[in-house]
Amino acid sequence: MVDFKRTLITTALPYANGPIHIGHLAGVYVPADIYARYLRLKNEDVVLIGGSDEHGVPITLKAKNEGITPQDVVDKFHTIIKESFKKFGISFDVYSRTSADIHHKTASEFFKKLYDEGKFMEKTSEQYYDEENKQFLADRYITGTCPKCSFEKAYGDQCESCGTSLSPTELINPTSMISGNKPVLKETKHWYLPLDQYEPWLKEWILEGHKEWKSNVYGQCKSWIDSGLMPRAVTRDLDWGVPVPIEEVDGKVLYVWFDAPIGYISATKELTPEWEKYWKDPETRMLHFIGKDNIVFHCIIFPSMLKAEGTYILPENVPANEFLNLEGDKISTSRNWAVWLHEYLEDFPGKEDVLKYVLTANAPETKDNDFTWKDFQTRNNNELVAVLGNFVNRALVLTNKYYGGEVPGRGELTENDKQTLKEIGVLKTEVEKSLDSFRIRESLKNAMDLARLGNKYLADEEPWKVVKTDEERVKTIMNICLQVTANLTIILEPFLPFSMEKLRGFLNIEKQGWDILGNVDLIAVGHKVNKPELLFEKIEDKVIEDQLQKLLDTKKANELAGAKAAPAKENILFDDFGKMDIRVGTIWEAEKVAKTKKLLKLKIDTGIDQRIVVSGIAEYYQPEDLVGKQVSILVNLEPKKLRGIESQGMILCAENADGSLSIVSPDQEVKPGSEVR
Ligand code: B3M
Ligand code: ZN
Repeated sequence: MVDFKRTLITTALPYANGPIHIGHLAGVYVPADIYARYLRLKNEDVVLIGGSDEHGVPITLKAKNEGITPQDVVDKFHTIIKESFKKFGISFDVYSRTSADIHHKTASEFFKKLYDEGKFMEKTSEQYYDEENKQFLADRYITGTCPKCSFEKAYGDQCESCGTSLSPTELINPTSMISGNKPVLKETKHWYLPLDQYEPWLKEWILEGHKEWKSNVYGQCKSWIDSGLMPRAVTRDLDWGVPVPIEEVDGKVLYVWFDAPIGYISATKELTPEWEKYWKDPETRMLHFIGKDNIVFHCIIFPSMLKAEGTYILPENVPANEFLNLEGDKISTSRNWAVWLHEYLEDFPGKEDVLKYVLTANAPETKDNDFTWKDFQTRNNNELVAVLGNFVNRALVLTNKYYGGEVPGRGELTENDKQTLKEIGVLKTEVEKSLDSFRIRESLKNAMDLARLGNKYLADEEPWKVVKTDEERVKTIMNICLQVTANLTIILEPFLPFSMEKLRGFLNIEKQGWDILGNVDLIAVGHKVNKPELLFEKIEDKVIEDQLQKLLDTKKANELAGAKAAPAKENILFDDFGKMDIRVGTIWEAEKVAKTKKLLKLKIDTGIDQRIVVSGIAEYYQPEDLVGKQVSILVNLEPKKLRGIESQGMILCAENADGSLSIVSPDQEVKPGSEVR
C-alpha cells in the first residue's frame, strides 16, 4: 500500500445544457466536498476539481431548437451552474469548462500523442448523412420508428419509450432532425480506442487489484469486462467540440466522452503550474466522484486512455453513487421533475447547509434513494433544530445567564463527565473510519452523535436544577458543554460549513484543524463567548405544502402536455352515424359486480324501458354517487354477457390521457329517452 502524499479529487463535469438539481448534489458534489473539506482540515495536500462539460450533441440540439449558438447555450448554463455550486459552498479549487482554450489544447495534444504512437485503430464505416445540409448525422440527430416497440420518435442511439439501445441503421423510417429528410448511408472514417487490447490489463488492475472498490462499482466493471470489450470510436462527425487534430481531417471532433475526462487535467492546469505533480506522481491518490451512469467511462475507458498515454497515474478509487429519486419518481429534466438548486436557493435562503445535511443523511450510497419534502422537514426539525441547535443554544444561553458569557473552570469530574469527554475522541475515530472508506452518510451520523451526546449530558446533569443547590458543580457542567460545543465546530465542519462558521462566531473562536478534535480544553477558562442566535430554525408545514403543490402542478402540466389526442378516424356517412341509437337515461341503482375491480352493474331508466348495463367505471365512481345521475347510453348495442350478467347497452364515457374515465352527461336535466344526435 502506497503512502500517498496528496489527493486529487475530481467530480463529474455536469453538462452545460441545463441547471443542476438535488440529484447532482447528492450523488457527486456534496460527498466530494465533504471529503475534500475533511482532508483540508487535516492539513493534507488536496485539490477539488470541477467544471462544465460543454460538448456533445444535446447541446447542439438545444442551440438549434432555440436558434442560438452552442456557445450561447453553454455560456448561459455554465454561469448558472457555477453560481449554484458557489452558493452551496462546494469548495472547488477550480471550476473550469471544456470550451476553454486550455482544454481544447490539452485534449488535442492528448489525442495527437495517441494518434502519433499508433494507439488508435482507423475504420471506415457507413453512417447516415444529410444531403441537404451536407453533414453526417450523429446518433441523436436521427429519429425514426423503434424496431422493438414501434415508438415513432426513437433516437438513433436509444428508444426512450422502451429503453432499448439502438444503432441508427436499426431505425425504421430514419429521418434527419436537421432537414426532416430521409438520410442516406455514406462512408466515413473514424478512430477507435481498441478497448479489447486493454482487457487483460483491466482484469488485472480492477478485478484483482481493486477488490476494495464499492460493490456497485466493482460489479459494474466486472460485468463489462466479462461480457467482452470492443473498440470504441473516439471521434464524431460534428462541428461542435474539440476538432480532430489530424491534417486533412475536417468536420470531425473528439467524442465528448473522450474529451470530457481530459477536462479534469485541463482544469488542474488552469489551477496550478505544478499540475503534473497531481497527475503524474505515483504518490498522488486520484479519486473520481461520479454517479452510477458514469462508471464505465471512469473505470474502464478513461483509465485505458491514461494507460495508453503512459505518463499518467490511474484512479485509486471511484466512489460512485446510485440515483436519488424525488417523491417516488425518477428525477427528470425534460419532465421538470426535480428540485433545482437555483430555485431552492430562492425558496430557502440561508438554508444551504440544511439541504446538504438532508442529502447526506439520505445519500444514495448503496441503493437508489428517495428525497421527500416531508423527510426534509423532519430531519431539519428533529435533528438539526431539536438535537444540534437545541444543544448548542442551551450551552451558550446558560453560560451567558450564569457567567455573563465567561467560560467557567472545571472542578472534580464525575464518571459521567469523564465518559462524556472521552467519547469525543471515540467519535472522532469513527468519523475518520467511515469517511476514509467513503461511507459519508454514516460519517455524518457519527458526527451528529456528538450533538446527541451533548444533549444527553445536559438532560442527565440538569444544570438549571443543580444551580439552586450546588453552584460549583454547575461550572463543571457548563465547561464540559462548551468543550463539546467547540468540538462540534470541528467534527461537523466538513458537513455544515456555513453553520459551523456561525457557531464559531457564537463561541468567539477561530477555525481549528482536525487533529485537535477530541481535545477537552479547546476553550480556555475565562474566554468570553457571545450571545447566540438560533443556529437552525423550524420549517413549518405550510412551507412544505407549498413545495409539494409546486410538484403537483408540474405533474399536472406534464399530463396535459403528454396527452396528445389520437388522430381522427376515417370519414363516415351520416347514415352510418344514424344507425346508433343513443339516448339519455337516468341511473336508478348501482352496485359493484362481485369479485371484479372495474365493473359496476347499473339499472337505468332509458325512457323506453328499465334495463341493466354493466360498465367498467368502478375505479372512477362510487356506486352511491351515481344514483340519479343522467348518462348517455347506446341502447341498440347487441346485448353481451359480462361476468354472467347480460349487459343491455353501453354508457358513453370520455377517456382521459391517463386512461381514467368520465361519464358523458347532458349539461341540464332532460327527459329520459331523449335522443342524442
Ligand atoms: N457530462 C455526464 C453526466 O453528467 C457527464 C460527465 C462527464 S465527466 C468527465 O452524466
Ligand atoms: Zn422502443
